[in-house]
Amino acid sequence: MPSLPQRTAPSISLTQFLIEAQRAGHVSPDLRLLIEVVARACKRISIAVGKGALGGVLGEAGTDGEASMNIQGEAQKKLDVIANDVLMEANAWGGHLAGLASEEMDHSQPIPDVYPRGNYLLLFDPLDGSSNIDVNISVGTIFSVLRCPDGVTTPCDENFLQPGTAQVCAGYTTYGPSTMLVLTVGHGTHAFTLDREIGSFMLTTRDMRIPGETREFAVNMSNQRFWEAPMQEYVGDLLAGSEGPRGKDFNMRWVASMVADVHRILTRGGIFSYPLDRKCAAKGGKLRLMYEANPMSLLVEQAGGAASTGRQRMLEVQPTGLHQRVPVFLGSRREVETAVEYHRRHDGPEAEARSNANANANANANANAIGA
Ligand code: FDP
Repeated sequence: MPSLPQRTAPSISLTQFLIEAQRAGHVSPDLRLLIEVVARACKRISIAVGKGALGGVLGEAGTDGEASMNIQGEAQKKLDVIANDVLMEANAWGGHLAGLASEEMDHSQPIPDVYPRGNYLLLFDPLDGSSNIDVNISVGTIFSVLRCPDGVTTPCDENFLQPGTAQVCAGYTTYGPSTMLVLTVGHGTHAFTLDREIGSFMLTTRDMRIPGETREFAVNMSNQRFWEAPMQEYVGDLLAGSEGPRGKDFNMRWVASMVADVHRILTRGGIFSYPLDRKCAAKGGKLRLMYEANPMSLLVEQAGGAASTGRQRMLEVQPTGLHQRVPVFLGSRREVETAVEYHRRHDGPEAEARSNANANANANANANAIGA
């Protein structure tokens, strides 16, 4: 007897997914529309990135041989500026936001008076991993959404200084061989792939899960001699492999594009680390808390992983500045806990007691501090 044709699961677009999330009470109508606007802007950035040299978008921004610099003192690429403009323009008039903050801008900006203002704050790194742009390696956009505090109609930088647990949505888009959007609204982490023919993001992985154990780590090894003692010891033991205390061999991967490295970890596990080192210690670390560490940490936790500064759960860091930097350890839960353990042992019994108390408090706290 001929077998019946296999029924494949119906494809779900981002729009359908968000409407279902709204019906389930996971997102408000305004948050749903805000995510749609961000996704549309990311499609435009994807087109600009994809044109590469043909679009005249490679290389550094600036005129007359003068490189243009961002607030971080880094030379801006043309695509950094384009991506920032696309996100700013797309989000200014939608009516869902009270204000925006970008890694590329000195200060946050309230939505101009000519447009209606909503209740959310959007933070983004328009093009992360931009040192990879000119060599055709994956880059990405990272974003985070917070609620505008009650009673604030014209938000300023201070209103954005909320811990990562306050995020109502976080996500990134990776512009690689395919363009993907990875999103959480506090109910799992889900991946969508851009169907370039129909121009829609389609759900390709519901509920990504990071394996708890791993044999893969991501770190810029060239910084080894600048690291703190616990990091030296931790990575030393990873490198010792099956002959060392860890008793197993580890592999290393480092794309140097956080979005690409985190995407690999969400897909197959691993630990990503940009630790404190002597070069970045004065600034607090290399990666930015509000635009990189917090959104990635929420995505990773929602996929069953863990994220830490090495000494504190990332999402509980109380921000003190919009462009604040932090050390980062995130990925497979048990591996992140092991890296934290090296720091705890090094910092001594008092720090260990403090950290145990925090861990107990965290375990009792509601792990899901998010809502529509
Ligand atoms: P980039 O400076 O190219 O934007 O956010 C900064 C970042 O890239 C991350 O995406 C990446 O993980 C890291 O810096 C790369 O740092 P190294 O150059 O030290 O490898």
